[in-house]
Amino acid sequence: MTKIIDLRSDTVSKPGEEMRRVMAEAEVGDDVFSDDPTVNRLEALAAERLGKEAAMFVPSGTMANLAAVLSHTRPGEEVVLGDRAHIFNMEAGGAARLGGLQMRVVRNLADGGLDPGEVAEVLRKETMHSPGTGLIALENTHNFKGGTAVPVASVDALGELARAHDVPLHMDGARIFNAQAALGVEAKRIAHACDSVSFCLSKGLGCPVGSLLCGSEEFIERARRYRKMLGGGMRQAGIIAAAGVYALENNVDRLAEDHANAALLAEGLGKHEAFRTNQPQTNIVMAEIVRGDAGDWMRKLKDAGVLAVMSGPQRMRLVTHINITRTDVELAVSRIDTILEGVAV
Ligand code: TLP
Repeated sequence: MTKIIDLRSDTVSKPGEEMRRVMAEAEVGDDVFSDDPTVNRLEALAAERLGKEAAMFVPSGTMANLAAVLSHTRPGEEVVLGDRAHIFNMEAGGAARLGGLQMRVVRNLADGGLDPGEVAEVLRKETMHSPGTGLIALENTHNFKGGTAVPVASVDALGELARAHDVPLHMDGARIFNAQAALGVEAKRIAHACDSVSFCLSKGLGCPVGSLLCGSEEFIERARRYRKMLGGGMRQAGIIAAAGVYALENNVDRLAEDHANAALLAEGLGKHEAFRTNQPQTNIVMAEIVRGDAGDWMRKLKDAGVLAVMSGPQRMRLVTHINITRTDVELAVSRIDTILEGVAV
């Protein structure tokens, strides 16, 4: 049987034996009463790793971002964020629907950051006529820009601007530990200028579920109420939090492996004229399809046991993760080579 190499996302990874063991053995309590010792441990560890006073465990990255956005703003305000931001494009418009917020997009730069000058131009105070800026949001690493690690200096510059205008700054750090590995800078330093930062356990860190939102104690207190409102108050959540503790202690340093595998994959794809790939800084390969039809390519890859997703009309996204070995990448590349030998594109 053909081995399926699933590169659709790092979210598809499955927990290994050791992670499942710590989950099965986790000490639990009712987290809505703040009684779950494993959740409390995970939250303390997350806050420490991100250099913030407190953290809150939530089911998903989407809920972490939404709870952050709701906690920072009032309905009718404006959120300034990148045109390729996950919050803007992929979170079902929750900030608009549930927060009554207006999204004001500025261009995402090639490195996933935002130009402080362009952000400064759109910041505004509430008047009789105009909404005021309630929040600025960044993303690091930047998913749709190809897993780019936004440089610390760029985050700091936006932090300075945000502070000068008395506007909070949130970082969607779903893959911040990939940024840590790519930049060689601790996650807490990367997020230093941000008032809040979210990160996911269920992506590169290999957990089945879960994300964290980190910030000041007072901010997290407010966010807990929004989590409850959104239906994210979980009970014996220590079962899943245990996976997070395990991942933060064991799966962070290995992320560089995923990055090396992504580089190998991009090189293998890029040698064909049919594709133009990014040079991945982290675990996301973007391949622009310059010859042939994208849907056709996806079908051929799937038939060969290589799964990817579309990320634009003529762009495929392939993501490496904890369940993908170097041998899997070599196998995927050789299958793609074989497809290309057989087709005139
Ligand atoms: N990203 C998913 C898809 O939604 C595209 C993926 O496969 O990459 N922020 C960023 C930067 C993300 O990439 C994602 C998920 C989220 C937030 C949302 O996380 P979840 O899926 O846990 O709600």
